[in-house]
Amino acid sequence: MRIDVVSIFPEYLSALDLSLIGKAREQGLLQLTVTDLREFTADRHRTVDDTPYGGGAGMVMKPEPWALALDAARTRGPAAAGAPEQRPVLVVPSPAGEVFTQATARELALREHLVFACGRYEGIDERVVEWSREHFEVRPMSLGDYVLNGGEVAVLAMVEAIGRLVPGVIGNPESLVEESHAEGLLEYPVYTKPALWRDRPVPEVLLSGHHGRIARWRRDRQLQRTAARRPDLVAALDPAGLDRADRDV
Ligand code: 6GU
Repeated sequence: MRIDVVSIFPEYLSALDLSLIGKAREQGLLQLTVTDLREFTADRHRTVDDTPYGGGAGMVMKPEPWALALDAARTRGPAAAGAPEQRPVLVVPSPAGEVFTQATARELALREHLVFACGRYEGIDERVVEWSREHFEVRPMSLGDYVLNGGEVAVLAMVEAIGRLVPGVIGNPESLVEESHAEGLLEYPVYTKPALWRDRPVPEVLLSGHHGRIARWRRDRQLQRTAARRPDLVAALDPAGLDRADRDV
């Protein structure tokens, strides 16, 4: 998979050199390029923003540098190299986007080229988004209902969520099966040694060695925890995926 990120703060993305994603890049499972939007300006001040038409507070990102930066990112990908089966995806982080979920991460992990356009200020001139639809599948994406100062932190989160789903990136793919949101439920609580810590024992069933009882206990904790913390997820569950014991929880 190839990922391009365009930002006026490329250093913000240096965390992607570390940990799991950094290792995946070293192994060639992921090719990631971060470019500075200001490389695509032509004036002495490297201007990327201007005042909004119609008035109002803040500044808006100018279209010209974005068009050049997105053309450069696009031509780095496989579609531009004469294999246009799949258009690249342009992810535009914005509190006005669609909510990014585990389902979105799974979907984007199957694509061969993702381009992330980090806006700052009040956002990017809307014509950039419209023009981009000629070359990209455009996906305005939000992390949730709160406002960040720019797309960079959101891109760190999204690239990590997507990158870990790329085959080979996580050593033991079984760890993806039981984590939160894998089946629309939150994960069960976990414990390690010592078996007794500050007068608190580990739930006895986990020491029993009885795999069936452990699986049932974990499933019950998942259902209870999801009902308490995320009733919206319980409401969205497919009843066909619940067994009889689930309904008794
Ligand atoms: Cl993706 N961007 C910004 N600027 N703010 C956000 C967001 C994204 N998601 C939630 N808040």
